[in-house]
Amino acid sequence: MSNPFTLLSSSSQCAARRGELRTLHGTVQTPVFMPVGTQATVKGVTPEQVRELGAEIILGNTYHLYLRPGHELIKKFGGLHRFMNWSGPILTDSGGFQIFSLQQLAKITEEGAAFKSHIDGSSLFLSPESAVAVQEDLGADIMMCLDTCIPYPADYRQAEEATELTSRWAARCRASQRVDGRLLFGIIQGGMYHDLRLRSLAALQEIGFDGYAIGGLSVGEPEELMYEICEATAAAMPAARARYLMGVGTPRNLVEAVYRGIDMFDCVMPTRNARNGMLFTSRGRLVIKNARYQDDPRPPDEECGCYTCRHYSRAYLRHLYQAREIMASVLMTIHNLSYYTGLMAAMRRAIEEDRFLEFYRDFNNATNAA
Ligand code: PRF
Ligand code: ZN
Repeated sequence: MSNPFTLLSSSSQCAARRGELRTLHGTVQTPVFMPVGTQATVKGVTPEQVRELGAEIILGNTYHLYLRPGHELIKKFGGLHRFMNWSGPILTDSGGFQIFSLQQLAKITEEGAAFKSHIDGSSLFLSPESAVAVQEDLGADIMMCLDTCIPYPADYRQAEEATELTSRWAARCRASQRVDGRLLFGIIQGGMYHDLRLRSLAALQEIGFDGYAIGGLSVGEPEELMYEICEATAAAMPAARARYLMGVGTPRNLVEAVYRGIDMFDCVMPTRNARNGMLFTSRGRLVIKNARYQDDPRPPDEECGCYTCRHYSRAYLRHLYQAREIMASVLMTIHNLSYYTGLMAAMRRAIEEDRFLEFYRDFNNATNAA
């Protein structure tokens, strides 16, 4: 199996890395942020806009697309790329995290996860094999193994059982792969226990995957604990393979995780928070409904060159938001995604020029000042 990841350079100051990940639909520059397109759409923006905003790869969700409209239908339409008109790489999550999030509706056994549809209550089943088959039908460039995400807090025995099950499921996922050229990533679990994290990683490496993800973080634990587990786990992960921290996070989380050697991220935060009127800026967060912006002629972020910041004032965006206009969501999504892709591009440059530590200090100073 050839390695789709190339390490281009590494920081001499910390664990940050600059790399490149090759997929069937193109090459991705890392560290990278993947906007979330759960329902075969990145909410509020067209695929052309997503691309123009600087995103190279997006994430889709097996769970949601399996429920609606169904992977057979998407396959019939030529796969997710053609169905949604996105020609770049797509990573699909396996459904493991959604089953965890909707736990009251799920029953997990050795065989897989039985759950009830959150849409119509019908009974469904996802096994490691069917999770891969669904992702193959969707036409994903990067597929994720079916895993069991451990809640926080969890006692050691509970974490150990879930971690071992995740390892057995990972072997079944690998064995069930049918289509060539697609990448399959293993997901490290282990809760907040260092030894379980290392055991999980070792089991996945024994099987052998195209890349490795850290799951089970950002599930309610203190941020410092997330950084500690992320740091120790990343340090043990193979340097030659892409490292993906799932479902993370805030701009600060991304900077802290890149510092610790992570290459890939996804999170609903830039898109979801945009729809809730929260903007990420070079000076920290801005809540647009705040009365102080009623008469504010400045763009959301004076250092941003995105479409929204070039044309619109805080006062206008606040008005659209208060009036519940669709354009409020669209314009704020454009800004937030620009901010995230811009932050990743700035980190890539800083690593290339081997000044990531300065970048890290400047980032903390600028975003703490607000
Ligand atoms: N597993 C999967 N997807 C995920 C997670 C996980 O643990 C997380 C945890 N932050 C986000 N998305 N399959
Ligand atoms: Zn902007």
